[in-house]
Amino acid sequence: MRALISVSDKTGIVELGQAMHQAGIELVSTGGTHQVLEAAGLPVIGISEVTQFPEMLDGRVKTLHPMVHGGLLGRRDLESHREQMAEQQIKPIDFVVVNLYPFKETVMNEDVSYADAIENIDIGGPSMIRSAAKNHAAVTVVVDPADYADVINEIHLGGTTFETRQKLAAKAFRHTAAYDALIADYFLTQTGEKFPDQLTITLEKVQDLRYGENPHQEAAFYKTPIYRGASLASAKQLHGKELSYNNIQDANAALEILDEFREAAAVVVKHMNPCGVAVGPTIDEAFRRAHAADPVSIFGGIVALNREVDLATAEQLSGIFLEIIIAPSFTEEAFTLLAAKKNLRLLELDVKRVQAIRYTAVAGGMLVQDSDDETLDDASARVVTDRKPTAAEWEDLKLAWRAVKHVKSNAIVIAKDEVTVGVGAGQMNRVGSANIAITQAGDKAIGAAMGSDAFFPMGDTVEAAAAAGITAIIQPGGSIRDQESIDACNKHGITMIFTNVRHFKH
Ligand code: 93A
Repeated sequence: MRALISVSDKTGIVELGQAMHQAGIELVSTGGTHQVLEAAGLPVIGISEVTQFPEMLDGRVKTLHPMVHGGLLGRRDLESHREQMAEQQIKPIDFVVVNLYPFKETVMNEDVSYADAIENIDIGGPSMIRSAAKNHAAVTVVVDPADYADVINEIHLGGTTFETRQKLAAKAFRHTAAYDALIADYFLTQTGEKFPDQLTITLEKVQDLRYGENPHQEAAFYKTPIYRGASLASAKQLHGKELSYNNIQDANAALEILDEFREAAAVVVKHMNPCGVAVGPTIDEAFRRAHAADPVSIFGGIVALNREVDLATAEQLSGIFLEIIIAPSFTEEAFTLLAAKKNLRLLELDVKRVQAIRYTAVAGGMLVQDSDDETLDDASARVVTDRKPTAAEWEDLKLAWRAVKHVKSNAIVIAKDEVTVGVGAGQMNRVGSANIAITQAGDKAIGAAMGSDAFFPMGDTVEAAAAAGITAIIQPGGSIRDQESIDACNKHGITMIFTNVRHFKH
């Protein structure tokens, strides 16, 4: 029996080599791996001895040779194959232990050079893995050091089983497919193509989840390996139960809203919609406002903060039943106080993110789009009414606009004194969402600002706003009946801004 060992990550390789050697398996190896095995006192045949060809072109051609691939691909059950192999003096290779040039680690480095990335594309390794995996009837292919122990066990028992070889082959093809997909992804970043005719995405499992959106649905969490922005996949959980599927979705929604703000801000999310968004001079004040925005809906909610949680904030938070608190950090006292709650999940995550392409599953496929990064540009927004907003109204208009972008359409948000006081989400007509937001705001709607994610198709929403005491409105504009809404605003002394940008979120 023969094993070909060629690994970039040398973890555990000596132990595997020793076990193989003790079982009478001959070891064949490439440059660096050969050195490691030999230094451990193992007899190793150099690859050039097998190929009768030097490793050349700076290692680009080491194992790409019929002596290797013939030994891997030849069928042991066919006499004609055995004869041809014998004729060419090709010895069968029964084990391939390969892990690849670290392409991912190389391109994760922010100042990687193009030449370095290219040099880290492994060609010989995937070729051997694929040859071995195709011939798993006879050949055992091992691509992950985590599998060495099992393979050693089976070698001790007399050899690997077909079932093991088949599983390892499946893993091997996943491995090379993911490796190539990552290379293809990297090239897209170089060519600037966004929507190529074939999209390959590599996703790595973060964890299995206890269940999905409901207990009868199975689920797992995957991440894109080269994403550099803030993500639940990289959040550090300091305390509490494991995150659930719904927790991850909601926490992600909270992060995306929080990313709108650079000043101290607090966001409370329930079922993917914000029920309180506030800014403030300090984080404890921002949270006090976000909590007061809707003290009912916050129950069982998710809170995301963009400043360190101090004791004053923690004291407020600890009085409420919450699922998760996310913040860039917690002071020791704050952590001690909050960690007294057994089930409360505390996550450390800095929210500064890099915007990414968005994928939405549809039956049999996926929709892919840019993320909605459009921010309110004061210059392009324009006042369309007789009355201009006051400075205070402007602040509330901006807050309403930043929040409404993250509310399920049809979305209406009412903001007053740097906090949302009414949120109407997901209704099938706009005035329905407006009525929900207005009802929730109650007296606080008087003198408040209203934001709408899309234009008003008619004047009815302005009439409802006016009746509630709203004095400022921000919306994209663009309806053929805009004039109806403008006239209604002028009639009631409301100021209205058109942003020319729509923020549907379906
Ligand atoms: O440059 S390659 O694409 N050409 C090859 O022929 C080849 N054979 C093995 N890369 C090749 N390998 C890779 O070398 C393996 O996949 C492994 O990652 C690495 C091990 O090299 P060394 O044993 O010299 O450390």
